[in-house]
Formats: sequence, structure tokens, C-alpha cells
Amino acid sequence: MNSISYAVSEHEKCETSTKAKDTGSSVRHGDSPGEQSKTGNRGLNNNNVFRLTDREKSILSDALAQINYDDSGNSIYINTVKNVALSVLPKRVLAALQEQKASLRPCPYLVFDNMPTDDEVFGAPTSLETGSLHKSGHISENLVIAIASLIGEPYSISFEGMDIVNNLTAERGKEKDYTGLGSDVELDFHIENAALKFIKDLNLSPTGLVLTGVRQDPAMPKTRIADVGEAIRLLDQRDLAVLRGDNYCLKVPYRWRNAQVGQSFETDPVPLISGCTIQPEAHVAFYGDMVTPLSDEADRAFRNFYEAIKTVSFGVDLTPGRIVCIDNRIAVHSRDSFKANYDDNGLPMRWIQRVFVTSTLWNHRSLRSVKGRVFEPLLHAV
Ligand SMILES: O=C(O)CCC(=O)C(=O)O
Ligand SMILES: [Fe+2]
Repeated sequence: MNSISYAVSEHEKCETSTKAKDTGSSVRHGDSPGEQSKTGNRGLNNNNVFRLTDREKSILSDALAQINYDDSGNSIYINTVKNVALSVLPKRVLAALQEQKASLRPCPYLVFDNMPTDDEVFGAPTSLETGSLHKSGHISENLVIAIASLIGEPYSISFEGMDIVNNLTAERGKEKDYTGLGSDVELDFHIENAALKFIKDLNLSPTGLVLTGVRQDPAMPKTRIADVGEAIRLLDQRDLAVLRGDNYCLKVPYRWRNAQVGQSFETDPVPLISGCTIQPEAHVAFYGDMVTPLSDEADRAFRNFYEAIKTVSFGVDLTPGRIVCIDNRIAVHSRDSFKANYDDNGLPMRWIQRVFVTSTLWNHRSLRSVKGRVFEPLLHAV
């Protein structure tokens, strides 16, 4: 066997994994002018974008409408949705999700467009409410669970959202919060729950996030994404060595600090990047006080890392009908600051749904199940 015939460039490998055999250019999409980076020229990579045909959308919509949403996300519900998704999603979409799950060469992000939506959205929930009062059905919930279940195991943490599918809406009084409920502040680039990877028995950092828009705020804040592997190629060896060293303390996100999980808010000195040079794993957050560099040179490398991330980043609109999967190991994400708009009933215009994905729930075994796969980390258990 000639091994040379198997030599595929690292970039092509990611492309190969998502390239659809049965996809014509008429059903692909990307590089829209509104989705350029703040500082660079990058947009969505067409290879990571899949657009359903209207017929595929209608078949998926009919199938998802048959399934009742179980907001506890118990395994019976997840498996029901997953089996339906396996039987109706187009092969090219299933192939991309299977490659992402296998994770040999995961894509930093995948985008699925022209996905089905609920017929009517009349309002938006608070973070503790379920979405059902505010729209006509459960297509969006079933859809994010369908996609998430094909990448890994969907779950929720109770103080991030009481249902398996989290509702992120701008909340009055929380405008300045560095969470999905804030608006006035930019929720700058981050790996979701990076610090948890280093806190004993609390490695609950999701491997991925699945996001969709349910209702759009006219302010149209963008969700931005950056491929960490691409960003670090802009850095010199000196900065890279510092970022790979134990030169930083990471804090847990703000909502975890109130949760009394019985561990320190802050890690011991840790690196911001680790693992393979082609797809390094990142552990970083650039908002608030999340990262403390422990020396001047650690601070310089941190700032240069941030600049590199901004340079390679691009914005996506989380519109209804679009699903965005972010690989939380190799890509950072952010949300623009915006002036939140509210409807005539005082309900927020921006409504995003999110589900966390992990490759296995082994690390969740010591948590209390509030219901199904909605977990609460407990003082006594960690
Ligand atoms: O609201 C968004 O666009 C993204 C919020 C976010 O960072 C998250 O869901 O983890
Ligand atoms: Fe996030």
C-alpha cells in the first residue's frame, strides 16, 4: 500500500469530513457579506455550511412535529429524537455530524441552514421559564436535540437553564451580566466553562454547543466564532511556549460562582493551550476577570492571542432556521454587546436556544439530577 496516496493536508481532512457527496452548489451557502470578521476578511467557510432543500426541510419538520418535547431531556426522549433524525436527515448532514462525533479531525463549527422552525413565536421566556408558553410548537427544541444527539450526549446544568434546552434571552436587570442573559456588555471570546477542566472532579466543560435563533432582535448582535488552530498560526514561538506553560489562573464563569459547588473559583496555574499543534485544545475566556496572567510575558502572550483570535474570527447571525454547532475544544465564541429590544408585552426580542453536548456523561455521574439530564453540581458530591 502506498502511504503517499493517503497524504491529505490537515485542512483538507476537515473539509473531507464535511464535504457532501450529494450536495450541489445550489444547496450550499456561506461568505455572506454580513458575516465578515470585526478585523479580518474571513466569513463562513462553505465547507462547514449545509443548507437543506425545501423538501428536506419539510420532511424533517413533519417528523419533528410528531415528537413531544420532554424538557427533562431524559434518555428515552433523546433516543426517540435521535432515531427520528437518523431516519430523516439527509445523508450529507448525517455524515458531517458523525465525523464531528468521531472527533478525529473535528470542524471548529458547523452551520445548518434552511432548517424547520415553529410556525408562530409570540413572546420569549425568562431563563427559568420553559419556552412553550411563547411559541406554537417544539420544533426548535427537538431540532437542537436532534443535532446534539448525533454529536454526543446532550445535557444541561440547572443554573444555566432549567430545561435540557436552555433559553437565552436578554433579561432586564442583567444587562451588564457576563452570561447569555446580558446585553450591554460584550460576552467576549471564550471556551465554555474552560476552568472546569482543571478543577478536580468537575470537568463538566462541554465538548460542544448547539445553538439556534428562535426570535431575532432588530439590533442583530452577532455570535462570533474563531478557530483557535488558525489563530495560533499567527503567533510566534515565544508566545506559543508561554501559552502552553502553566502561566495562567482561570476562574469559573459567574453563574458557577454563586452555585456553591464546594470548590475554589479559580484554578491553579494552567496553560491556555494544550495538545496537538494542528488542532490544539484551548482553555481561555477573554471577558471580565476570567483569566489572570501570572507574569508580564504571560500577559503579553495573552493579549497577542486575543488579537490573533479577533483577526481570524467572523460573525454569524443566529437566525431562526439556522443551527450552529461550535466545537468547544478548538473554537472560541463570543456575543456582541447590544441594546436589547423588548416587545409590547415587555418580553425580549432576542431568544436563542442552546444545548450543551459532551462525548460521555461519565463526569456527570456524581451530580444531582434535578430532572433527567438537567444536573446540579453539589457540594457534598465533589
Ligand atoms: O448568545 C449568544 O449568541 C451566545 C451566548 C453564549 O456564549 C453561549 O450560549 O454560550
Ligand atoms: Fe458561551
